[in-house]
Amino acid sequence: MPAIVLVGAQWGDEGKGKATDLLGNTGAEIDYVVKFNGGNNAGHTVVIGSEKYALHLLPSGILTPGVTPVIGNGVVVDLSVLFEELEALQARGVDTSKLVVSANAHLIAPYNRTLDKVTERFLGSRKIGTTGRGIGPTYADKMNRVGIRVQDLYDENILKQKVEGALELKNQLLVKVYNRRAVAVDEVVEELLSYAERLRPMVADTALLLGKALDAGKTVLMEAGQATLLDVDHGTYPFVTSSNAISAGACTGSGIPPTRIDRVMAVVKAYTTRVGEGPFPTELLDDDGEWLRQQGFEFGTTTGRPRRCGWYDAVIARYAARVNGVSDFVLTKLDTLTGREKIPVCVGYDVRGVRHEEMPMTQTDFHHAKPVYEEFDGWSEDITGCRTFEDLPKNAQTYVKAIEAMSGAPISAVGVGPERSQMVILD
Ligand code: 2SA
Ligand code: GDP
Ligand code: MG
Repeated sequence: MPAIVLVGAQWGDEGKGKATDLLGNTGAEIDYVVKFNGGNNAGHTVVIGSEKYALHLLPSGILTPGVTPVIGNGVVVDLSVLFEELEALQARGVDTSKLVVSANAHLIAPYNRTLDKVTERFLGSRKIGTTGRGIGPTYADKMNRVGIRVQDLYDENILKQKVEGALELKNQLLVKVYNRRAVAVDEVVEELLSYAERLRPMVADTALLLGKALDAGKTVLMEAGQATLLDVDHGTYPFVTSSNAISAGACTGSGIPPTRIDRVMAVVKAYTTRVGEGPFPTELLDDDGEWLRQQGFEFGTTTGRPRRCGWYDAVIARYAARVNGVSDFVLTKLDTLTGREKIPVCVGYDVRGVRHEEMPMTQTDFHHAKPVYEEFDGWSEDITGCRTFEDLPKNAQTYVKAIEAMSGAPISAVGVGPERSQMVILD
């Protein structure tokens, strides 16, 4: 199984970090874990025994001994965060020496962090609810061809010219529209260069490295940040992140071509959550939503924001199965639903009296989508110790099988707790 892609099926925080970590520890013998999109807006919480790790920029594979973690060309890198995270892991005894960073990855310059925050404030009620990490403005620079890449750190003249180019329009915007001070080119160059020598040994042509690794029969896992409905092309635009978080993004963001991908796994939560603004048909604004938030501890790993919570949405899962070409789902957080008498599942939408089985074509319709629910009986037994499908209570088995039948791909594993080992593996 040489190249595997792992994506989020909903709006993120499905437990991708745990799934990646689990794969690296279950005989799948992963050699490389590649982050291919996003930056330090991601938040993966991984629990190993009594240790809890919160990763933002680094691929979760960094926690698995023997795995080479790779930051691909599709990632946007904040160097201050990179070294902060590396140092924090080193202080806890994690070996980080194998990390490789693409020479083509873009850097989050300090002015892009500023722009992210002031733009959100400026948008007021039209805001996206970003993580404020500078992700959107950095991808905008990449597309505008005024981005700064890792390799630019090693040619000071070029770096200076590029920062000058990037700031030309931005300083006008900052001063004239946002009423902020202009950013000095030298300050930015100096800050970026302060990381250059520490970064140098990690920098590589990662597409070449990964191509050769696959030729040699190595196994590469490509891990998405964010999720399908936050994908800039296939998500709930404009309430999305600024990168391609679906499986296709793994190719552009790593340089591994589609013909080399053997399996696409999607992580899907047994209910739904979302952080930030934007439409969310099954959102619960009542006590049930609060119950899910407390039971599932649904608070942002990066920003600590309370996540919006709602029931499982099979329309979204089917959409994710289709646009990602999902081979199998990993269903997480089934244990969170323990103790409910009834569990509703959204099986379709009603849009102004018209039934939809698929995601509506337009955002306007999606905003007006009312979930059509089917109710399942809940269970009250503690399932956190279950390790086989047969260990699960009958009603939990029925719930899992019903979700599987509706969601467009088989379920290969079910999460029953945050710890690495709390997983039911299905045949
Ligand atoms: P951005 O900062 O430009 O990527 O924000 C754009 C939208 O994407 C959403 N987004 C996320 N949604 C869920 N989880 C994310 N990661 C963190 C986590 C978030 C946190 O794991 O908990 O800690 O708040 C993530 N990153 C971006 C974001 O909410 C916007 O809707
Ligand atoms: P990611 O962004 O997809 O990596 O997910 P996050 O780490 O942001 O959020 C998922 C949260 O759920 C983390 O706190 C995980 O420790 C936790 N988690 C993952 N799988 C399970 C599970 O099966 N049960 C429970 N209770 N928690 C889980
Ligand atoms: Mg997360």
